[in-house]
Amino acid sequence: MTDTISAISTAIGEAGIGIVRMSGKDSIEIANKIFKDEKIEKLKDGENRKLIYGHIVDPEKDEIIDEVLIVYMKGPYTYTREDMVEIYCHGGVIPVRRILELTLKYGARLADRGEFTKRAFLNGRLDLSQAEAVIDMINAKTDKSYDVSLNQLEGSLSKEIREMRDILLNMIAHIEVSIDFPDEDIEEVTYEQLEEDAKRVYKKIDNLLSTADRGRILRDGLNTVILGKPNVGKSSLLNAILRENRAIVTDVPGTTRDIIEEYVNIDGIPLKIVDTAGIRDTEDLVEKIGVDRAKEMVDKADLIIAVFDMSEDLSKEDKKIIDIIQNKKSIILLNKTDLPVKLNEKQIRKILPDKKIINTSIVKGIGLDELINSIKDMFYSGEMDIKNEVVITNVRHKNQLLKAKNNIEDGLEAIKLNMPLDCIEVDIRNCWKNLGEISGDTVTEDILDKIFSEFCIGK
Ligand SMILES: Nc1nc2c(ncn2[C@@H]2O[C@H](COP(=O)(O)OP(=O)(O)OP(=O)(O)O)[C@@H](O)[C@H]2O)c(=O)[nH]1
Ligand SMILES: [Mg+2]
Repeated sequence: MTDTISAISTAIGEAGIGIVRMSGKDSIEIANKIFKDEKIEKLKDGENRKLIYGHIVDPEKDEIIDEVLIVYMKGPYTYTREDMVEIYCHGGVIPVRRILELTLKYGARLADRGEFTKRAFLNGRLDLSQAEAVIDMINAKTDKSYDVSLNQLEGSLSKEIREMRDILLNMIAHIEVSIDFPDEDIEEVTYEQLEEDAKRVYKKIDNLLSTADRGRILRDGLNTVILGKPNVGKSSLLNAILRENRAIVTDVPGTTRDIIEEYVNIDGIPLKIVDTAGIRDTEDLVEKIGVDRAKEMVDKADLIIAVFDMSEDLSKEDKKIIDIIQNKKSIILLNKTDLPVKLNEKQIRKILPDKKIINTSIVKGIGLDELINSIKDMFYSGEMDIKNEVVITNVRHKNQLLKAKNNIEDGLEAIKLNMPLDCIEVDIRNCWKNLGEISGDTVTEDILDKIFSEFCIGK
């Protein structure tokens, strides 16, 4: 962390401006080697946080590279808490790249992915859950998932974790005093008190975990799989939801042969919608693979939209689909209601009494609103007030919470059995440690590397 890093921090492409930024103690010195301004000439310590107009020049050739604005920000009041310089040049691939190359030539090192944020974390400006929120904000696909990340960046999750760890640490302290000074006149820790504290932590962990499913959906989208026999209108449904001709639609059964995945945001609901090959027994090798893939998708689905064709009798393929969806969260579409009806609707309602069933004509746009509303009702009964709620969106956090939950359960068990205090302490300490990995208080280097490698360069 002693060297100075540099990276292009804006997206590479055609744009109004591009930003190259540096962090580290040599930032100002490197900038001064390549920045020229008619009046001021050099960035100075005193010019902290002042935007200066001038040119980036290649000192060797005395050649102007670009007309820029430059700012020097003195640590520790910066993103990384180190000295930083940002150069605002023209957007586009060439100017940012040339300026980056100059900073590297004059002493900076190319930053790794997420290295600015990693430094912010290591220098104590953010905790780990906040650093992770930064990447989630950048990747957010909907307003809601953005709000959750912003909340996390502001420290909502950190606060919850800190509160739990304080309780646990307090328990550990009491236990240790009781073990170390059994004869002294110190109030000994009681099993009742330990149980009460452990239950408080357990409840908090459980509350957080209960948000994880919804959190994952907010972050990755509701994994929605469209299933049905060939030619019922699955791809037509995908296109209707996306409002574009994404999938090929023909009246030939077996048109779709591979999985088609798209993201769409419907009234704030992030949907990852998957069109599949029609389920049937087939000799066609390619189609067969498609059918197998469709079946695989079912296991991962949060919701299945099963489509049936009203203009045909119930076939053996339809029955297979009914079997597949019996125990899955699903919505039934009885499609092609614009054609003469052959399918016995009562029969379907009888076999699938608990499922939501909607009559649709996808070509005529009938029933789509009802479908969307049903999806909304299923997952967002009422409006979610995300802003004031801590939601677990990150799988890593979920896994740490699950471990911590196990620890505290073991602890509670040990307390109930009146086990020796040092046995109980082990569970409490593990719980404290596992929660600490969420905030980054007890995290190892390889976990850090893994987390920050998911970032983009320049962040
Ligand atoms: N009359 C009528 N035709 C429809 C309706 N929905 C879809 N179709 C037609 O049914 C045919 C098949 O539609 P697709 O969307 O390709 O069906 P699919 O389920 O994706 O078919 P595969 O990919 O072969 O499994 C096309 O000719 C569509 O125009 C509907 O509501 N009414
Ligand atoms: Mg299709």
